[in-house]
Amino acid sequence: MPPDAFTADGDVTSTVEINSSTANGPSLANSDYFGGSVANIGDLDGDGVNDLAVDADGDGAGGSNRGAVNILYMVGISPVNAPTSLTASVNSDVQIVLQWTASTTLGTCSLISMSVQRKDESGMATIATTSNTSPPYTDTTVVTSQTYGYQVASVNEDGVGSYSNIVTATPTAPTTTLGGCRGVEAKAIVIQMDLEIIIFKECIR
Ligand SMILES: [Ca+2]
Repeated sequence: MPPDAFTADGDVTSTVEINSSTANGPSLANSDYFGGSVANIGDLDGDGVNDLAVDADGDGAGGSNRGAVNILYMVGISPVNAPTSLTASVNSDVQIVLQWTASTTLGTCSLISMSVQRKDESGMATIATTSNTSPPYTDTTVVTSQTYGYQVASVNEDGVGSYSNIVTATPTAPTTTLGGCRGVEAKAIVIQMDLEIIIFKECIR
């Protein structure tokens, strides 16, 4: 349990299961009953983080069901730093694409997800917590001509880290062009109609 796992009001802020797959974790077999009892043994290795003694009374590594006490040197968790160089570009009148440079310091933890916040007339609010931690992130819930502000943060086991710089973008309506192919088609129709009128006149003479 990380040393800051409990907030001042007693709520648990995060939990981490220790098992055979945990980095440097215990080697366990069925019926080892790891965690039957846990003791805080203080900071045994002097790194500033309290360590644990955890029993596994069915552990058979030293002989059938002889049991074992595991000394777990715990590591502290620390906040992830902010992503940088956030940019927002308008992809269409209904899409804004965010790009950023990933956080460089994950602490002793791993990158779990990204928190994306958007500011509109109602203020800044989280619009997504995405497990895809690599850019880009595309916001498809925007409205044309509305200006939006964005910031993103990395999330690790410690929670949401610091937010990036804030950027803004405004989706705009697509430009309608009448001078392109449509204009050419229209001209062709007019010419064809004129020719038909001339031919008709020739016939009635
Ligand atoms: Ca320690």
